[in-house]
Amino acid sequence: MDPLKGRFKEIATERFKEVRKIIKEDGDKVIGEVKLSQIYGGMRGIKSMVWETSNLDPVDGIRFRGYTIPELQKVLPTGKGKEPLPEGLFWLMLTGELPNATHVDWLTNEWHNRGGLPPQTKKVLNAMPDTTHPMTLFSMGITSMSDDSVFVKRYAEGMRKSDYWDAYYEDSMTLIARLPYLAAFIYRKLFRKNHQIDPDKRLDWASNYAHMLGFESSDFQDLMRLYLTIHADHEGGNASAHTVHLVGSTLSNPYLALASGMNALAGPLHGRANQEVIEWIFNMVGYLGTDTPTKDQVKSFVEKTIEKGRVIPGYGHAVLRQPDPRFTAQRIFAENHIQDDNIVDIVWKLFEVVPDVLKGLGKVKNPWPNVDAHSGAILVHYGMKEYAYYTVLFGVSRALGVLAAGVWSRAMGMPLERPKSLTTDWIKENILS
Ligand code: HAX
Repeated sequence: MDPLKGRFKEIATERFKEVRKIIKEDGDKVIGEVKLSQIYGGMRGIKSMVWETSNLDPVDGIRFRGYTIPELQKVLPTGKGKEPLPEGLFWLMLTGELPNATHVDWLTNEWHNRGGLPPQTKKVLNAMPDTTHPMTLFSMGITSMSDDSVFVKRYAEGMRKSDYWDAYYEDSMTLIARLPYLAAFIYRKLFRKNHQIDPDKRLDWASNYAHMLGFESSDFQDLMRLYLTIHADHEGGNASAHTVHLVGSTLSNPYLALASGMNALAGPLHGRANQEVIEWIFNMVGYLGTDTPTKDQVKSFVEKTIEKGRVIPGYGHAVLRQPDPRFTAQRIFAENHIQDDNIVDIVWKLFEVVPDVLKGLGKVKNPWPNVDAHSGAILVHYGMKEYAYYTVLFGVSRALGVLAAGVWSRAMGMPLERPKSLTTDWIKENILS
């Protein structure tokens, strides 16, 4: 058994016993109340599932197994760069333990061994027109690989429920290994005349992805390490994670579960916000006729957007109530690596202007920037100007968290997810009368 799987098995076996005991002895304890406004309001704040890999605090932001992003930047192995290797975060999310350099080297190597794309995936993608949105291709590409699923094969052979996690782990590892290949293939097909680049197996997972995209600078490699780390997980309730969790609970295989989650990530209120932000900034530049607007000009454009009944992309959050630490991490990266970039400066001007405008509306619960407010400007700086692609980068990263959580769900024997829905008539008769 490989070292990561072996360690996971030891930890998960103990946790399984602990969880069974909790359910048996304390299963009737009440964890909260649910208000009608919550069930009409997107289920905000309802405590409804267990997600071991990360937890989101409204003020402190995301903690991966207890570690904030600045802490992760200090404690995770960095390989040849300055930012944490996503391999290390995956190990941490799966085991709850910090990996050492040998662990992440093993994982890099393992993902190289499992990487590549099956022929049917290339055929499916090449059959699609180049006008197809990259997220559509990403979802299709993941789905097209699902017949390789070890989980499906072993399930058909009569696998025991206690072994589900093992097959789920195998698929998750292969899928994560293949995602940079898939994502880079899509980028090169749509935006580089389908001139594909061979992998460089001397590189870590993130920098090999950068290389296959066609970006070779060490700064861009570090950006990818940071980017693929900070987007990896945001507890279980966000739309993409929850979708993967729900679909996985039907024992649909990890490929199909992940593709479903990517379809959720593709929405403008969620992952596509990174595309929307940069499009909106360039609309602003076009409308104002300058890429060095004053704060007053920026404010007037923000107000105009709201007057049109649109949201300000990259601002607001369903849980967070402070600037997103993922925004701050990207801001610090830009401060350290990028000088005199007018688009990056606009992102920072927006940070000075937008919160007060949103506070003035009196209804926005979180007027602060989220993860998507900054990423586009940095990518444009490094020459990745194909905005429609940005959510794919997010998706490659998000796979790490949702698949690690999926392995945990199977190891804990989580049942089919099936909450109760109500009709308004039922509510009137039973709650309001
Ligand atoms: N601009 C303008 N209005 C906003 C707003 C924003 N950025 N954020 C929230 N509001 C509005 C809502 O539309 C809502 O208005 P109505 O009552 O008229 O419908 C009101 O303020 C209350 O909303 P809320 O409770 O503060 O926010 P929600 O939990 O309902 O929604 C969203 C959270 C992220 C969807 C929301 O803030 C938004 O639409 N933001 C812009 C899109 C965006 O950046 N999405 C990415 C979020 C992070 C993420 O998931 N990345 O993947």
